[in-house]
Amino acid sequence: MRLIALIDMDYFFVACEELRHPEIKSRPAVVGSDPKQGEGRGVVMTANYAARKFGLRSGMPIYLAYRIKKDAIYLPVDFDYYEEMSKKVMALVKTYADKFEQVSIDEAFIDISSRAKDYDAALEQMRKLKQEVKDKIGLPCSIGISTNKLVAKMASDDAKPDGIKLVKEDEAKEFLSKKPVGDLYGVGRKMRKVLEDFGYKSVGDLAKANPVVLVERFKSYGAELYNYANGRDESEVQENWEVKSIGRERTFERDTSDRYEITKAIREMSKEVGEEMKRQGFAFKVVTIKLRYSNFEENLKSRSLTHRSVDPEEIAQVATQLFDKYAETGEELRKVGVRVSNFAKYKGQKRMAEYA
Ligand code: TTP
Ligand code: MG
Repeated sequence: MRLIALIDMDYFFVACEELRHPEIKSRPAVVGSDPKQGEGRGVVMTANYAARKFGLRSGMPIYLAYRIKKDAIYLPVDFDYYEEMSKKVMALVKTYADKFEQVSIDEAFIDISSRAKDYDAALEQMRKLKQEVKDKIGLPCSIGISTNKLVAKMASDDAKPDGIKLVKEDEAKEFLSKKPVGDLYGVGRKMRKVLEDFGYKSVGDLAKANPVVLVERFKSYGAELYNYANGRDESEVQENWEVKSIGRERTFERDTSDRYEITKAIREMSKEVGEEMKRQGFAFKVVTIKLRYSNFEENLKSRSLTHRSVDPEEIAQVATQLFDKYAETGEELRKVGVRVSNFAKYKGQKRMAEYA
């Protein structure tokens, strides 16, 4: 039997801040852009549970958070510190794994099939891991355990905060069926709406759908949805202990179409990315820029080099070329981002955490 666990840190960025500022514990706290007395741009990266009680959430515009809860503690983002904590956590998690796959700064799948002979053993090992993360690093996490990645991931969502949940193979379908369709792994906000409009409100509705109809409507994604809804996921935990990408992004004080201002931001970010890349001993092949316009439309443009490069100058060069080639003249930008990666094709969920 395969046994897979997903470890996801609880309210990660703020939890890291609580660790070095214990006085904010139990008070509503947020990590994100500067709220500037309600005039700030940008978003909440994450909020602790005390803040979530008031409705503050990841991705919420920071000014809105500020309007809801002025007296919450607003902290700036310190990626280097969160990355350092992440490394510590992941190093520990790895010691419990046959196979280890980090999927974001605070989340990893591990395959524990050969170490845990049954469900009880898996539970016991994961309890130990969780305790060790708390004792040695001081951070809370939640762990989902099941026989595949999909169900392990959904179980960990259920276990939050600070919990462990095991879903056995023969419980998976029932476990998933009651969840709203938007909770299914791989279903984003837009897709949720589309599925709901088709009458698939719960994961169970989708599981009972005719797969032929789903494939007609959604092509190969339809087949994937159908399998997921039925708790089926054959994908393996992929050992990939390397940095996938490094990026930065910046929201302008005021939307701008000024080429000088924009390329200046691109150059600055390229420099930061280059430094980070050097620190991590990482070479890139692909440069991506992200352009977000005033109307919130977003555009990602990439160029792949023919070689792997470690030259920070080259990042700025390629990023600026991409901007000149693809930015629509005169269109005002709200935000711009630069990212390097060593994958010609980057597969996986895009998250701000990997981009920010
Ligand atoms: P998540 O694991 O999604 O969120 P979380 O750890 O803050 O909260 P939870 O207890 O629900 O797991 O993301 C991990 C970190 O990544 C989070 O602390 C902040 C960052 N992040 C972003 O930068 N942008 C985002 O949109 C999200 C969701 C998270
Ligand atoms: Mg998390």
